[in-house]
Amino acid sequence: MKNTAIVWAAWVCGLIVSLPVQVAAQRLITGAPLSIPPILEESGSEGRERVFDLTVQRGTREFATGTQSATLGYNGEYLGPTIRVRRNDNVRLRVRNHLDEATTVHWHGAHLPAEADGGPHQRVPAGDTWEARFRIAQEAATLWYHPHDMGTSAEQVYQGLAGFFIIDDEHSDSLALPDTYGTDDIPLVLQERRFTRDGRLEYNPRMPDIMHGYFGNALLTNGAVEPFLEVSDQRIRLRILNGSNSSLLRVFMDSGIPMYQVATDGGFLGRPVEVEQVVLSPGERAELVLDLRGQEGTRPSLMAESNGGNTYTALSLRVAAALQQSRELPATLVRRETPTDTGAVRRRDFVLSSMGRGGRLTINGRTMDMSRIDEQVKLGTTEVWRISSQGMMMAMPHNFHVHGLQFQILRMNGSQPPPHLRGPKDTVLLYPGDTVEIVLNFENYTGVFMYHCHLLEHEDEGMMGQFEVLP
Ligand SMILES: [Cu+2]
Repeated sequence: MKNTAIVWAAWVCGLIVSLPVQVAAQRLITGAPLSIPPILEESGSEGRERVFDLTVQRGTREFATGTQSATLGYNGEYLGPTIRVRRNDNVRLRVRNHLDEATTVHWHGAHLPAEADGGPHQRVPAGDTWEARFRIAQEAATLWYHPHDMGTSAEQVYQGLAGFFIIDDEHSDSLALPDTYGTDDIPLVLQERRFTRDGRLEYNPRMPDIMHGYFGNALLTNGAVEPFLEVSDQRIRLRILNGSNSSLLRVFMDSGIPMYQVATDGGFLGRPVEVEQVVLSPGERAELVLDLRGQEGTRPSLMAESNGGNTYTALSLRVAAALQQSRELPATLVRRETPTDTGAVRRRDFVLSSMGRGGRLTINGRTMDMSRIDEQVKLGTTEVWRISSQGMMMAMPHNFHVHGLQFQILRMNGSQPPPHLRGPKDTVLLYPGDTVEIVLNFENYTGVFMYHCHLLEHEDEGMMGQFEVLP
């Protein structure tokens, strides 16, 4: 595996010279208390189903004093509540679309029936209601939800449509990890965004933005710039989602606070892995535990550097003068087998390319066609998919997201993945020239699911395909 720091530095430097200088977003409101998304209250239970209601709505938000930005939100003006459920719950998620355009709600990372997935086949027209009903059939994890209609996902997410979807189970209950939501267990959605000179949220992508990334001049953390959080526990857990459209984010602490990654996209790592930084591509999550012992009375910051070249304070911590004792981090988090390819019935290749005709963004030379099934797999089998990123002439990162399941990384450029990537994943980053092999188990559900680049401008340009799980 390439040295992440070197690859990252090359990327950032390469891009800075090619980008227009961004207008500094000086008038944005900073320094408010961190907003914690509320846990969505159940609307009730019908039989053995837990019912939740989401309304997709328009709103406005004052990111800069005196300037209103048009936004979108779930049950509010920007972002959405946290849906929190337990393994084996039966859920009914009712979505009302109060927009004047179609949308969908995709439960990113969830293992579920195809008709509940919320991809482009489950379109919710303006004014309509849609229901997703499924059983939570996977381990504890930090998932999220967002729009996924054809061609409009990027703009709708950009304007604010995103929320956390957290799953708990008996095993996660038993682990000695910080778990008081909003106190020592903090959801953080980081979104690089572009603001106009007068502080209005702007989405106006031109061709270079679509190809290289819609970089910004500010970072929103749970919807605000440079918020702060008062902490009074020795250990805090951060559930970090890169909710940017296309920016990669390198996340780190500005001081030498020990940081341990405990989970990837879809569940725990086998053991905590000490990390100095995590690089998250759009859609990826990482759960980190910070050890604040010795930091009493200080104000360390969580930082995020975008591959567009800007470095932001994502969150200022105000550490109490005396800290409450936290439990020791467990040495083992979960029993996690090393993935192998011995049980795989088939291998497939997926080539991500930005070199095709007219610089099109393609997978295996094709752009998305809703009426075409690109791959057919058999229910109950295991496959190895080899994803590679070509296009050194127009070098740009991509990632690869698979719907309906969690996979494991078998190899990255021929080697075992680094320890912090050995948990369940639904989205994996590829730098130009990279090859990543993943192991997928197609269990429980038949039907049509998507795979795509989760850089949203690439996805909207059609860098997506469909696989059908056949009985
Ligand atoms: Cu891409």
